[in-house]
Amino acid sequence: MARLCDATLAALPADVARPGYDRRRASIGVVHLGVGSFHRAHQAVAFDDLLASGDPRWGLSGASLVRPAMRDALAPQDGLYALLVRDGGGTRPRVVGALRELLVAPEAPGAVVARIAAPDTRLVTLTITEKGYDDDGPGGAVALLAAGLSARRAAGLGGLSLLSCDNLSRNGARLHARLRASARASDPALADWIDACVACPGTMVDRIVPSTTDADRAEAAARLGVDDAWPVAAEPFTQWVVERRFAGEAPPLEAAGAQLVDDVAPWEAMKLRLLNAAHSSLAYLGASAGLATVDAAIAEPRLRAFVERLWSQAASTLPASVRGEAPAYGARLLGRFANPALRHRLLQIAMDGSRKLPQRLVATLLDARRAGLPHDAPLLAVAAWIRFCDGRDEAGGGLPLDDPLAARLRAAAAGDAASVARAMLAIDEVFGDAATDARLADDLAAALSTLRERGALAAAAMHGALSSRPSRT
Ligand code: CS2
Repeated sequence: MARLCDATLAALPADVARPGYDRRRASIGVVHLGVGSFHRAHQAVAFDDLLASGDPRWGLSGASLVRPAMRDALAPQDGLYALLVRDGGGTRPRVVGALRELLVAPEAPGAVVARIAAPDTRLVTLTITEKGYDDDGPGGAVALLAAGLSARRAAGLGGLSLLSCDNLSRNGARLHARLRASARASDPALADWIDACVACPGTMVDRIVPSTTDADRAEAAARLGVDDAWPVAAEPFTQWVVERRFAGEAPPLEAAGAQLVDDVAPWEAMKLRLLNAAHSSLAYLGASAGLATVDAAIAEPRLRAFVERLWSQAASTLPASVRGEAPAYGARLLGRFANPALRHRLLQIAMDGSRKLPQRLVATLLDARRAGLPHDAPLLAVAAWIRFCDGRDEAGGGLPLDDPLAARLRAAAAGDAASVARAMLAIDEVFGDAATDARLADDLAAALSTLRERGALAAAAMHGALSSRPSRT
């Protein structure tokens, strides 16, 4: 079968949406660091829409920071790939044309730096995962950005807007702080220039994008009539909220479907504490109980009731400006989670828990405890993660612990509930200053014992019976 590429684009079946613009005229205005499935189903689609609206400045250069696999898959396809938008009504294929160039930082860091420093570059977007912000060593995103910005400064070019699109609270501020610290260490004048010329608006990004499977590849080939080495499947819903503070001219992101706001923090808190918190809870409780996907987990009545309780407890910790929206947000999420066509694997979500838990569940748990509000649901969800770290499901099968702290977590997760709770709470990266909450170790140990004795589904169903004792320590 022929391969998807510019030359085969015109012959695609009529029901496959495709770039309605001349790709050769699209210049590269955006550099993306971390070109994975989420980016290709989210920001790249927004820039594809912008290109289709007749503004040719928004082509993408996509850089991989670790492996060459994406370049190897998409370079022979001229950067084209199929987005398979799925729900109960079927699959709607769309070929996305915004990716004009694919780079591989470990092979040619200079090419990435040069692209950041190119005069036409207006924006850098990043999806480097939660753990990407820990790494400011050579070849990491922060080092590439610092080198690119230094070259821009030397060439007398303007600064840039850098958009972190990872699920972290204060993602823009975090990126800015890392970048500044790295520049300060090597070139204090560059750090000052970054303060003056570089903007890191916070963003909230949302679209559920399961990792690509061979079944997705087969479906893309069947629908397109050509092979696509790396299509991407996603739900119909997509949302991008961006703070309105850019370096220089604001990019027309509203025309690309984004919402521009003064402060993204309430949006970010709502998404992390409702959507992502429920995802992680379903992942750890569901995987222990032997379930495989989000739709299977949310169809289990005890888990669904648990998630609704989690949402109501988390909603009380949200900023007042969005608290009232939580019920409608949750109702919509139930529909998104139930999407029968996505087959979003719980083990995909379970990865990197030590980097995801703080902003998804630990923050809610600690805020609720400090305020004396009910919090048995986030408590049980954190205990479910701890249980997951011991590497066995309830039937004795193995569960993979894919986490930068895997060795420490596995060691801390073994033993009686009280000592496991204490050892886990001592992991600063996850729990921060929670050790000052004297009763938390006891409450976590109790929740962990319930999980071990009764199993995840029964524990989830024990409404409030675990510990929702207010604690003001
Ligand atoms: C998920 C997210 O894998 C995970 O941790 O919770 O990727 C989630 O699907 C997205 O944030 C949805 O926008």
